[in-house]
Amino acid sequence: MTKSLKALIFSLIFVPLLFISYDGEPESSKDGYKEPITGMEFVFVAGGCFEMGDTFGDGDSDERPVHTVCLDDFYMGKYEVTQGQWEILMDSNPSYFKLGDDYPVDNVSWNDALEFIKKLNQKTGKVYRLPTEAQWEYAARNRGKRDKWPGTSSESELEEYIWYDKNSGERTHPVGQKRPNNLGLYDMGGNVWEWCFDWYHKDYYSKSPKKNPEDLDKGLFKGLRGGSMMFKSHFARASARTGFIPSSPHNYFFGFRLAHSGDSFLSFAKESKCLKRNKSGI
Ligand SMILES: [Ca+2]
Ligand SMILES: [Ca+2]
Repeated sequence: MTKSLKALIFSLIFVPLLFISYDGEPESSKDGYKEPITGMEFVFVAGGCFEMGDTFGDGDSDERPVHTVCLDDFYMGKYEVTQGQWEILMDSNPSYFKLGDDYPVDNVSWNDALEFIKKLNQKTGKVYRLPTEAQWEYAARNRGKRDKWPGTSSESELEEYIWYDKNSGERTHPVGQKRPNNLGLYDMGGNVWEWCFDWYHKDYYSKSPKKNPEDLDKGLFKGLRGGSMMFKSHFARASARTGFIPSSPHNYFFGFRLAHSGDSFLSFAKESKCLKRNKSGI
Protein backbone atom coordinates (compact mmCIF):
# COMPACT_ATOMS: atom_id res chain seq x y z
CA MET A 1 0.00 0.00 0.00
CA THR A 2 1.42 3.38 -0.94
CA LYS A 3 1.96 6.10 1.66
CA SER A 4 -0.61 8.36 0.04
CA LEU A 5 -3.20 5.56 0.06
CA LYS A 6 -2.50 4.94 3.77
CA ALA A 7 -2.86 8.66 4.42
CA LEU A 8 -6.13 8.70 2.54
CA ILE A 9 -7.50 5.71 4.51
CA PHE A 10 -6.31 7.29 7.78
CA SER A 11 -8.03 10.56 6.99
CA LEU A 12 -11.23 8.87 5.86
CA ILE A 13 -11.49 6.81 9.05
CA PHE A 14 -9.98 8.94 11.81
CA VAL A 15 -10.69 12.51 10.85
CA PRO A 16 -14.50 11.99 10.99
CA LEU A 17 -14.02 10.21 14.35
CA LEU A 18 -12.13 13.20 15.73
CA PHE A 19 -14.89 15.44 14.51
CA ILE A 20 -17.54 13.27 16.16
CA SER A 21 -15.75 13.17 19.50
CA TYR A 22 -15.27 16.95 19.41
CA ASP A 23 -18.88 17.64 18.61
CA GLY A 24 -20.47 14.84 20.70
CA GLU A 25 -22.18 15.00 24.04
CA PRO A 26 -19.46 15.08 26.70
CA GLU A 27 -21.26 13.48 29.63
CA SER A 28 -24.13 11.48 28.21
CA SER A 29 -24.23 8.06 26.69
CA LYS A 30 -26.79 5.44 25.90
CA ASP A 31 -25.60 3.60 29.01
CA GLY A 32 -26.32 6.49 31.33
CA TYR A 33 -24.20 9.06 33.14
CA LYS A 34 -23.27 10.48 36.52
CA GLU A 35 -24.32 13.96 37.63
CA PRO A 36 -21.03 15.48 38.90
CA ILE A 37 -22.27 17.72 41.76
CA THR A 38 -24.28 15.12 43.67
CA GLY A 39 -22.86 11.93 42.14
CA MET A 40 -26.38 10.87 41.18
CA GLU A 41 -26.36 8.15 38.53
CA PHE A 42 -28.81 7.92 35.65
CA VAL A 43 -29.78 5.07 33.37
CA PHE A 44 -30.79 5.67 29.75
CA VAL A 45 -34.31 4.44 29.04
CA ALA A 46 -35.09 4.08 25.34
CA GLY A 47 -38.64 5.17 24.62
CA GLY A 48 -41.38 2.97 23.24
CA CYS A 49 -45.00 1.96 23.66
CA PHE A 50 -46.47 -0.23 26.37
CA GLU A 51 -49.66 -1.31 28.06
CA MET A 52 -49.95 0.83 31.19
CA GLY A 53 -52.02 -0.21 34.18
CA ASP A 54 -53.45 -3.34 35.72
CA THR A 55 -52.33 -5.90 33.13
CA PHE A 56 -52.56 -8.72 35.71
CA GLY A 57 -56.18 -8.00 36.60
CA ASP A 58 -55.64 -7.92 40.35
CA GLY A 59 -54.93 -4.23 40.82
CA ASP A 60 -57.08 -1.35 42.04
CA SER A 61 -59.63 0.71 40.12
CA ASP A 62 -57.19 3.63 39.67
CA GLU A 63 -54.98 1.30 37.54
CA ARG A 64 -57.75 0.78 35.00
CA PRO A 65 -58.46 0.84 32.14
CA VAL A 66 -55.24 -0.65 30.84
CA HIS A 67 -54.28 1.61 27.97
CA THR A 68 -51.47 2.04 25.44
CA VAL A 69 -48.90 4.73 26.23
CA CYS A 70 -45.91 5.78 24.12
CA LEU A 71 -42.92 7.60 25.59
CA ASP A 72 -39.88 9.39 24.21
CA ASP A 73 -36.40 8.48 25.45
CA PHE A 74 -35.48 9.67 28.93
CA TYR A 75 -33.02 9.13 31.75
CA MET A 76 -34.06 7.69 35.10
CA GLY A 77 -32.26 7.89 38.43
CA LYS A 78 -30.58 4.56 39.14
CA TYR A 79 -31.30 4.93 42.87
CA GLU A 80 -33.62 6.83 45.14
CA VAL A 81 -32.12 10.23 46.06
CA THR A 82 -29.98 9.66 49.14
CA GLN A 83 -29.59 11.67 52.33
CA GLY A 84 -25.98 12.44 51.36
CA GLN A 85 -27.09 13.83 47.99
CA TRP A 86 -29.81 15.90 49.62
CA GLU A 87 -27.31 17.40 52.09
CA ILE A 88 -24.88 18.40 49.33
CA LEU A 89 -27.49 20.75 47.87
CA MET A 90 -29.73 21.65 50.80
CA ASP A 91 -27.35 21.71 53.80
CA SER A 92 -29.96 19.85 55.82
CA ASN A 93 -31.35 16.39 56.30
CA PRO A 94 -35.11 16.15 56.88
CA SER A 95 -35.09 12.34 57.13
CA TYR A 96 -36.84 10.47 59.91
CA PHE A 97 -34.43 7.55 59.54
CA LYS A 98 -31.14 9.44 59.82
CA LEU A 99 -29.02 6.34 59.44
CA GLY A 100 -26.33 7.37 56.94
CA ASP A 101 -25.51 9.08 53.66
CA ASP A 102 -26.46 6.08 51.53
CA TYR A 103 -29.98 5.83 52.91
CA PRO A 104 -32.79 7.32 50.83
CA VAL A 105 -33.87 10.76 51.92
CA ASP A 106 -37.30 10.34 53.51
CA ASN A 107 -39.81 12.64 55.13
CA VAL A 108 -39.96 14.94 52.11
CA SER A 109 -43.13 16.43 50.69
CA TRP A 110 -43.60 16.90 46.94
CA ASN A 111 -42.89 20.60 47.45
CA ASP A 112 -39.63 19.79 49.26
CA ALA A 113 -38.59 17.62 46.33
CA LEU A 114 -39.34 20.53 44.01
CA GLU A 115 -37.01 22.81 46.02
CA PHE A 116 -34.23 20.24 45.67
CA ILE A 117 -34.83 20.02 41.92
CA LYS A 118 -34.84 23.80 41.51
CA LYS A 119 -31.45 24.00 43.22
CA LEU A 120 -30.01 21.19 41.16
CA ASN A 121 -31.26 22.78 37.94
CA GLN A 122 -29.87 26.18 38.93
CA LYS A 123 -26.45 24.69 39.65
CA THR A 124 -26.28 22.44 36.62
CA GLY A 125 -28.30 24.42 34.07
CA LYS A 126 -30.06 21.19 33.16
CA VAL A 127 -33.68 20.17 33.39
CA TYR A 128 -34.05 17.51 36.03
CA ARG A 129 -37.56 16.74 37.19
CA LEU A 130 -39.63 14.11 38.87
CA PRO A 131 -40.58 11.28 36.51
CA THR A 132 -44.13 11.23 35.22
CA GLU A 133 -46.19 8.27 36.40
CA ALA A 134 -45.95 6.84 32.88
CA GLN A 135 -42.14 7.15 32.87
CA TRP A 136 -41.96 5.60 36.32
CA GLU A 137 -44.13 2.61 35.40
CA TYR A 138 -42.44 2.08 32.01
CA ALA A 139 -39.02 2.08 33.70
CA ALA A 140 -40.19 -0.09 36.61
CA ARG A 141 -41.46 -2.68 34.10
CA ASN A 142 -38.18 -2.76 32.18
CA ARG A 143 -39.39 -0.67 29.25
CA GLY A 144 -42.99 -1.64 29.61
CA LYS A 145 -42.71 -5.42 29.78
CA ARG A 146 -45.38 -7.31 31.64
CA ASP A 147 -43.47 -7.42 34.96
CA LYS A 148 -45.74 -7.45 37.97
CA TRP A 149 -43.14 -6.01 40.34
CA PRO A 150 -39.98 -4.10 39.37
CA GLY A 151 -37.60 -6.99 38.63
CA THR A 152 -39.88 -10.01 38.86
CA SER A 153 -43.41 -11.29 38.43
CA SER A 154 -42.93 -13.99 41.04
CA GLU A 155 -43.98 -13.12 44.58
CA SER A 156 -41.68 -15.84 45.95
CA GLU A 157 -38.65 -13.87 44.62
CA LEU A 158 -39.80 -10.54 45.97
CA GLU A 159 -37.49 -10.37 48.97
CA GLU A 160 -34.49 -10.41 46.60
CA TYR A 161 -35.69 -7.19 44.95
CA ILE A 162 -37.71 -5.17 47.40
CA TRP A 163 -37.70 -3.83 50.95
CA TYR A 164 -41.32 -4.09 52.07
CA ASP A 165 -43.26 -4.90 55.21
CA LYS A 166 -42.10 -8.52 55.25
CA ASN A 167 -38.34 -7.96 55.33
CA SER A 168 -37.55 -4.32 56.16
CA GLY A 169 -37.69 -4.35 59.95
CA GLU A 170 -39.91 -1.24 59.60
CA ARG A 171 -37.09 1.04 58.55
CA THR A 172 -35.42 2.19 55.36
CA HIS A 173 -32.23 0.58 54.01
CA PRO A 174 -29.25 1.93 52.04
CA VAL A 175 -30.11 2.28 48.36
CA GLY A 176 -28.93 -0.41 45.95
CA GLN A 177 -28.72 -3.38 48.32
CA LYS A 178 -31.41 -5.44 46.62
CA ARG A 179 -31.30 -6.76 43.05
CA PRO A 180 -32.08 -4.17 40.37
CA ASN A 181 -34.74 -4.65 37.74
CA ASN A 182 -33.60 -5.57 34.24
CA LEU A 183 -32.94 -1.94 33.35
CA GLY A 184 -30.50 -1.67 36.26
CA LEU A 185 -32.78 0.44 38.48
CA TYR A 186 -32.71 -0.23 42.21
CA ASP A 187 -35.47 -0.04 44.83
CA MET A 188 -38.20 0.96 42.36
CA GLY A 189 -40.38 -1.27 44.52
CA GLY A 190 -40.30 -0.60 48.25
CA ASN A 191 -37.85 1.23 50.53
CA VAL A 192 -39.45 4.71 50.13
CA TRP A 193 -42.49 5.71 48.10
CA GLU A 194 -41.43 7.87 45.16
CA TRP A 195 -43.08 11.14 44.22
CA CYS A 196 -44.04 11.56 40.58
CA PHE A 197 -44.50 14.81 38.69
CA ASP A 198 -48.18 14.35 37.85
CA TRP A 199 -51.25 15.36 39.73
CA TYR A 200 -53.00 12.19 40.84
CA HIS A 201 -56.56 11.50 39.75
CA LYS A 202 -58.10 8.06 40.17
CA ASP A 203 -59.85 8.26 36.81
CA TYR A 204 -56.95 9.63 34.76
CA TYR A 205 -56.47 6.43 32.74
CA SER A 206 -59.90 6.80 31.16
CA LYS A 207 -58.80 10.05 29.49
CA SER A 208 -55.01 9.84 29.37
CA PRO A 209 -53.44 10.81 26.06
CA LYS A 210 -51.37 8.12 24.39
CA LYS A 211 -48.17 10.11 23.83
CA ASN A 212 -46.04 11.19 26.84
CA PRO A 213 -48.98 11.55 29.24
CA GLU A 214 -48.64 13.69 32.34
CA ASP A 215 -51.62 14.74 34.40
CA LEU A 216 -51.41 18.54 34.59
CA ASP A 217 -54.99 18.99 35.77
CA LYS A 218 -54.54 20.57 39.21
CA GLY A 219 -56.04 18.46 41.95
CA LEU A 220 -55.52 17.65 45.61
CA PHE A 221 -52.83 14.99 45.31
CA LYS A 222 -49.54 14.32 43.58
CA GLY A 223 -48.71 10.80 42.41
CA LEU A 224 -46.65 8.32 44.42
CA ARG A 225 -45.26 5.00 43.21
CA GLY A 226 -43.59 1.82 44.37
CA GLY A 227 -44.78 1.23 47.92
CA SER A 228 -42.39 1.39 50.84
CA MET A 229 -40.70 -0.56 53.58
CA MET A 230 -43.89 -0.30 55.67
CA PHE A 231 -46.31 -1.49 52.99
CA LYS A 232 -47.46 -4.83 51.61
CA SER A 233 -46.33 -6.28 48.26
CA HIS A 234 -49.60 -5.16 46.66
CA PHE A 235 -48.38 -1.55 46.79
CA ALA A 236 -44.95 -2.37 45.38
CA ARG A 237 -46.45 -3.63 42.10
CA ALA A 238 -45.24 -1.75 39.05
CA SER A 239 -48.75 -0.56 38.18
CA ALA A 240 -49.87 0.38 41.72
CA ARG A 241 -50.68 4.06 42.17
CA THR A 242 -51.52 6.35 45.01
CA GLY A 243 -51.42 10.07 45.74
CA PHE A 244 -50.87 12.46 48.60
CA ILE A 245 -51.13 16.19 49.32
CA PRO A 246 -48.02 17.89 47.88
CA SER A 247 -47.65 20.34 50.76
CA SER A 248 -48.56 17.72 53.36
CA PRO A 249 -46.93 17.50 56.73
CA HIS A 250 -43.90 15.38 56.08
CA ASN A 251 -44.06 11.65 56.04
CA TYR A 252 -41.31 9.17 56.62
CA PHE A 253 -42.59 6.87 53.89
CA PHE A 254 -41.92 9.41 51.12
CA GLY A 255 -38.83 10.03 49.02
CA PHE A 256 -38.13 10.33 45.30
CA ARG A 257 -35.80 9.76 42.39
CA LEU A 258 -35.13 12.06 39.46
CA ALA A 259 -35.51 11.82 35.71
CA HIS A 260 -34.90 14.03 32.76
CA SER A 261 -35.60 13.81 29.11
CA GLY A 262 -32.82 12.96 26.71
CA ASP A 263 -33.82 15.91 24.57
CA SER A 264 -33.36 18.51 27.26
CA PHE A 265 -30.03 17.01 28.19
CA LEU A 266 -28.77 16.90 24.65
CA SER A 267 -29.88 20.42 23.85
CA PHE A 268 -28.14 21.63 27.01
CA ALA A 269 -24.95 19.83 26.04
CA LYS A 270 -25.01 21.59 22.69
CA GLU A 271 -25.76 24.98 24.25
CA SER A 272 -22.98 24.65 26.81
CA LYS A 273 -20.53 23.79 24.04
CA CYS A 274 -21.59 26.92 22.16
CA LEU A 275 -21.09 29.01 25.30
CA LYS A 276 -17.61 27.61 25.82
CA ARG A 277 -16.76 28.35 22.20
CA ASN A 278 -18.03 31.89 22.49
CA LYS A 279 -16.09 32.52 25.70
CA SER A 280 -12.88 31.30 24.12
CA GLY A 281 -13.54 33.49 21.10
CA ILE A 282 -14.02 30.61 18.65
CA1 LIG B 1 -38.71 3.03 46.14
CA1 LIG C 1 -54.19 2.78 44.21
